[in-house]
Amino acid sequence: VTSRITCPRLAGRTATAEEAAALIRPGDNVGISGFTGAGYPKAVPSALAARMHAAREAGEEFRVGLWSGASTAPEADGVLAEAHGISKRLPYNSDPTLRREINAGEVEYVDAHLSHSAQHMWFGFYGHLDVAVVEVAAVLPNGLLVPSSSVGNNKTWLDQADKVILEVNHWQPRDLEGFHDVYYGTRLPPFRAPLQLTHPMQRIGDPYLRVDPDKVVAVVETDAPDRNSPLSVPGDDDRAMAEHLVDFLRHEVRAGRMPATLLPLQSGVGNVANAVMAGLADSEFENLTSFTEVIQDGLLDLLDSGTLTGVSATSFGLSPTGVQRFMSDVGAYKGRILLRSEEISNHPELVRRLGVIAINGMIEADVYGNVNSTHVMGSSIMNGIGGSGDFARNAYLNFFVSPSTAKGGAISSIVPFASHVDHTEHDVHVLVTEQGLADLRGLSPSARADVVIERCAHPDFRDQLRDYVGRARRERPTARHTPHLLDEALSWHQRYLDTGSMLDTGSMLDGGSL
Ligand code: 0RQ
Repeated sequence: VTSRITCPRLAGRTATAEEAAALIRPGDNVGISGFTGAGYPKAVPSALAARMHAAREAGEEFRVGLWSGASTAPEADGVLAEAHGISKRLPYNSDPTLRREINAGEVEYVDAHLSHSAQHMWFGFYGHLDVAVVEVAAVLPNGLLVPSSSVGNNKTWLDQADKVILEVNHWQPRDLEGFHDVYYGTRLPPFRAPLQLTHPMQRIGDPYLRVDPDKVVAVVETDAPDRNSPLSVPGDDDRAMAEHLVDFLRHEVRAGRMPATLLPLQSGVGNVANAVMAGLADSEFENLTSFTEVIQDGLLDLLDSGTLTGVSATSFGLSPTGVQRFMSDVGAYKGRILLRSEEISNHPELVRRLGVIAINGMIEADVYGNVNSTHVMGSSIMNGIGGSGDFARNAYLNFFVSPSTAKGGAISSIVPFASHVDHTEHDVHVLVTEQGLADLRGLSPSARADVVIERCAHPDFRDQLRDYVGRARRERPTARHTPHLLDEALSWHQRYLDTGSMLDTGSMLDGGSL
């Protein structure tokens, strides 16, 4: 019995990663732990990938359906994608190899709202789960599991899978015990009850994950770090977007639409989110709370400075320096960080009740306020919708942020018509680019177009956008609610594909006459 596996029964099931991977069969559906590069299994996926490579060399097919919490890491999604071993993947991915295979049509990808993925499993929408491979920080004498650096969909995978493989990772702080709140009151409709949570830091569950010991077929010990991607330094555009956004929050407080302590903050992953957190750290705001998915370095800064009183999430997503900071003083964060299952961290009922302020990145928005978070040129998946829909749709106030151009200025992030829509014009409140901020609340589509073009579009593309909307208004006088020229609506994307730029250099623009 090692120090991390103090349950004699489960200590008796210790195995190597190879022995554990041998229990996974071709065609199985496998539910793995992991969310934003935290808490994913570190050893079994590589051992499974080795079997897949061997099968391929022998001319045999060995692929599995792979379900996770969200993105994982090269040692999980990466190795399995390299082995061409994934037939279907859900609900979120950011691995570049797997992205290539999805966009090549080799892997079926089910891009689900993260809060939906667990319940869709219980509803039977995804089929049967054969094996769960879940990383934990420790196994207690009574068989309860101390969760790792993410909770994600682990509760559901452990509950629903026929067989369970545990990875006990010695790298994870043993002191993670007490950081989690796993809700076990879930019922299926029509027997659901209200979630009794009215404050971001309220506990409604248990600190431990449960597993039926009879289902545990292997316990593998590991000692390997999470992905912990380094953060790049926020650039001028990131800081400009953060400033627009923080200023707007001040404006909302002054207008009496929000308390001085704001409302619980949710922010997506990436540089802008971190820059916004840095902007808040430098601001007069205090006693803030956060009800979000991922804890990035920016949130640790706010906790350290005392600006933030607590954060509820489902996962860490720290840089190497962020991890060091957390690891060097784990106890100081206990009680101020709660990790929940993603069905709860992202729950529409809770997001709506708490009045969350949602801040998420986007690929593009159209002049009427439809937002594309997932598809480049309407067809190639980037990552997935993640939690952006869970939060944005139900938020008190939502922001979608992006630089106004991409690919060195060749692409405008503000387009006539979004080439894929994840968040409809009905759901979107505020758009932010480095150019400025468009407050779309209470505006008709046509009024929104003027604000989006003038406040958010890059100056290089403004005349082109004015030209499009102006002609649409004049040429379709009986269709002016949301004026479009259907044969041109996606022509900017086509022009980019044909010429490498959305800039229209060939025609005389009818600029300025909106
Ligand atoms: O590609 O790296 O190849 O150059 O998209 O863009 O500007 O670095 O921004 O990292 O914040 O990502 C929407 C993808 C933005 C992200 C998205 C290209 C750009 C670059 C990344 P390169 P940036 P970000 C909680 C919330 C959905 C999930 C979500 C995302 C790459 O925010 O995945 O919100 N969101 N989850 O060049 C072509 C455009 C483009 C474009 C950007 N208009 N056309 N390419 N790019 N705009 C977290 C979770 O749910 C886990």
